[in-house]
Amino acid sequence: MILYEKIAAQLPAWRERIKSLAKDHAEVVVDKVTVGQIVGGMRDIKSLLTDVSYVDSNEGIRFRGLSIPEVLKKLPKPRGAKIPLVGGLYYLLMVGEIPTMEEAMAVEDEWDKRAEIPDYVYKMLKTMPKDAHPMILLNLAVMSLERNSAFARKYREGMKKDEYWEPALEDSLDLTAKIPVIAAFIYRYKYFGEKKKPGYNVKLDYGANFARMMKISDKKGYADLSRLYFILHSDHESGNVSAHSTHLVGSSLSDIYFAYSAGLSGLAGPLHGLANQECLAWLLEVIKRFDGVPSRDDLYKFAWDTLNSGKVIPGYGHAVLRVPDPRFTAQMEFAKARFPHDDLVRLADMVFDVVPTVLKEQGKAKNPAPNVDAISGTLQYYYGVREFDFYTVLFGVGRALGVTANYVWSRALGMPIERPKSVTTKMLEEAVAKSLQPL
Ligand code: CMX
Repeated sequence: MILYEKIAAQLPAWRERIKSLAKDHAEVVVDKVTVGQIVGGMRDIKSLLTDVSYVDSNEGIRFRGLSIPEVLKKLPKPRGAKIPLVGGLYYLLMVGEIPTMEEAMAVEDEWDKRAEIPDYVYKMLKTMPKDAHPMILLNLAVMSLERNSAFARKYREGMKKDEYWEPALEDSLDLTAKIPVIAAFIYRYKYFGEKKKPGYNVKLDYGANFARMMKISDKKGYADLSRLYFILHSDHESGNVSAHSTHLVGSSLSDIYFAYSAGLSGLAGPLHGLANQECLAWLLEVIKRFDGVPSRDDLYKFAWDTLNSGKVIPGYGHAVLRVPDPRFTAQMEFAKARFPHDDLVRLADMVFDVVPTVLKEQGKAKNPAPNVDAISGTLQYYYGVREFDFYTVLFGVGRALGVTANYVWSRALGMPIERPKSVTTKMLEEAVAKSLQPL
């Protein structure tokens, strides 16, 4: 398999670099930690290592050094399509190089071989109560697949540390192949009562297959959107909740099924993945209140009402970014190129004009600009995916790509178990008192 070969070829050099850092330069200071950071969610402390992606606060995400516009331009695309193959993105995340069409297709072919879901998974999902959140269904399906983990089996049998990454990659390919099939089943079963297995077609790519399995009528547009959505949501360096929880759990040598399940649980939180459904709900509330797209002034007042009622404006602000999220920009461009007259798109565009001003006037948010969630629900809504609580599942499908690439490399580079140190409140107060003493 091409990913094995490509990663194996790079490993000796990478291992040498990590070894040299750990052995010869371990004492070099990279960052300092302040009291504010300790009581403030460890914001900005440079303490995680990844080469898969990097978020520059003034520029946004780069996947293996490539910006979003570069990724969308340079990765191979299916014939006649505008958005690249997800297989090519996975190759880029795993290998760190832009794939040829053949290399991207090799990943897609690998997914085709692994997309079959065992019957018991479907059966188990069908036993769940109707009101179970789709993220719970996704998480249960992932956990139920854990019994097939090659990593767990090989670990039990006894495997050398140098070999950990191989079954980790095997599991990651299995998991990423199966996730969209499970997600599509959950969608059709939960909201339409369909009990049949999704109709996976090996002739279609990852995104087109997803569009087919979801049974979206405008499959062509939705295939493009699916590819775009999964690519944009794949990775956002290592500190966000889903990536970090996956990494943390994986560091104990839990296999990727356990680790990704932890990531999904984090993604289900309203300040993380759930924000996209909240954002769309907010936009629809505006439309309902004003019986259509409001005037700029009405929107300005509505945004202030939201803040004054103690709520956040979903889709705006970011822990790291200080500019509009390029993932927002890419999706807005997609919408404007295809359905610029859609009410929600027009509204989302007006919100982009008004809300940053409101947040600046309020003066609390460090970044008044839109994040990825300010538009992603709007696009799904346009294509008829209007079940809001499903949106986080879509995020989860995309996020699987990034967290598995990180998991494989963490095992390949022998990353140790994570174990940061705690302090008590008293210790912090003592540190503060000491710093206030005259010299
Ligand atoms: N609306 C209102 N207030 C906001 C705000 C927003 N969109 N964004 C930040 N603020 C407030 C914070 O609540 C915080 O207030 P307090 O001091 O009263 O607690 C203050 O501004 C400072 O926050 P910050 O340092 O700018 O932002 P954080 O790093 O603490 O939080 C985030 C980042 C995304 C959770 C926050 O901006 C937010 O809640 N946004 C709305 C929800 C959202 O869109 N989440 C999606 C995140 C995208 C992702 O998961 O990738």
